[in-house]
Amino acid sequence: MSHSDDVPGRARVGDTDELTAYYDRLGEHDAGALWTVANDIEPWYPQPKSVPVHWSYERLRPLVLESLDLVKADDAGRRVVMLVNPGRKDVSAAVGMLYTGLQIMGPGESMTAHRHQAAALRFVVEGQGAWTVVDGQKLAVGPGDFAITPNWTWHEHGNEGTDAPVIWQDGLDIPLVNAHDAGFYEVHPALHQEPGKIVNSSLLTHGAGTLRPYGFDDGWTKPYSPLLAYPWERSYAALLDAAKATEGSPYDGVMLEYSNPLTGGSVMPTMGAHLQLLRAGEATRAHRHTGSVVYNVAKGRGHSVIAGRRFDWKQGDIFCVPSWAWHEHANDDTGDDAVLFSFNDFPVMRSLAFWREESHPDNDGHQPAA
Ligand code: GTQ
Repeated sequence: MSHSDDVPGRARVGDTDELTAYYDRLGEHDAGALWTVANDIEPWYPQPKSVPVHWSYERLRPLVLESLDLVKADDAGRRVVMLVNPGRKDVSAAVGMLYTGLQIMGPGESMTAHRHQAAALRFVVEGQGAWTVVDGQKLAVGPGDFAITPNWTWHEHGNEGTDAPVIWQDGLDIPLVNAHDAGFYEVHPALHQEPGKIVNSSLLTHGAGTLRPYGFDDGWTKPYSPLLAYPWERSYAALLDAAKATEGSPYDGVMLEYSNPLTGGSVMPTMGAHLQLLRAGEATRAHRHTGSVVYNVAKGRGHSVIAGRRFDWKQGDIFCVPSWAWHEHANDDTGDDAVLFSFNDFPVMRSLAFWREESHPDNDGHQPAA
């Protein structure tokens, strides 16, 4: 297929004084000529404004810690250093329609409850003692744990640790919600929820994965997972088990999706999340797909080649893959595995029938050397 626009079937009208005057007159009526923009608004293939970005945790962490003394958590609403894609500053997106940030809570801190149309998820990076109350349920989370705050659920966070701050990564679909002019926000009328007494009750009820509640708690009709927290230990153990039995995917290594245990589907309607293991020394092949991904290096060190650029990463680092960008990952440690956490907008791509995927055709499945 030709990607030149100067072909039959593509708009190829040159400017003349007569046409320019005509466009001006259309503009006066809040109208325009499609052929002046057709090739831009209907590209041959996706043209993301987002670029691949790597955020070094080592370099960002001191700045995140600095915010502890600069603003009170509750004055800020949430004390978060957001990660902004240079091509998406206008919508505060990390990549595509996804927002991400590093939230820090000092020992003993807590914040008020609110809810919003945007759905949120958390991946804990460091610190003991973090909790969040989601629709009246208290979740206790530690490093490597993944938790969800589905849209319009009340939530408030805190750190009941005594000596060290907690830093977790937030992922939200804020840009998506705003692109659809669908944003709502409410502060809890009592400022705080009254949590039930059982901590992590969704994990106790729904955390067995293949064993489902029978005859109780089975009237769940909400469009998101009844399981709100996914602890690191179980998730990592599941990866190690799967790695004993399968080679995994040529593009992603051994990758598991955090799923709604009642449906097997994504945890929320707008965002999905994965945990993937790259064996010692493993390098994947390149592929590309619609949909954007934000990664957090949960364990190990390695590099990814994204749209032809090489990014070296280690634990705590965050990086993103824009839609339709070629990407491949490598574990550069030959003695230990590497684990990547990631979240994405694949559920949106799939439910709107936008999903496309292809493998790299050249160089044995790799991008040209970066
Ligand atoms: O935890 O409620 O990073 O509402 C951005 C917006 C976190 C939250 C963010 C939010 C939150």
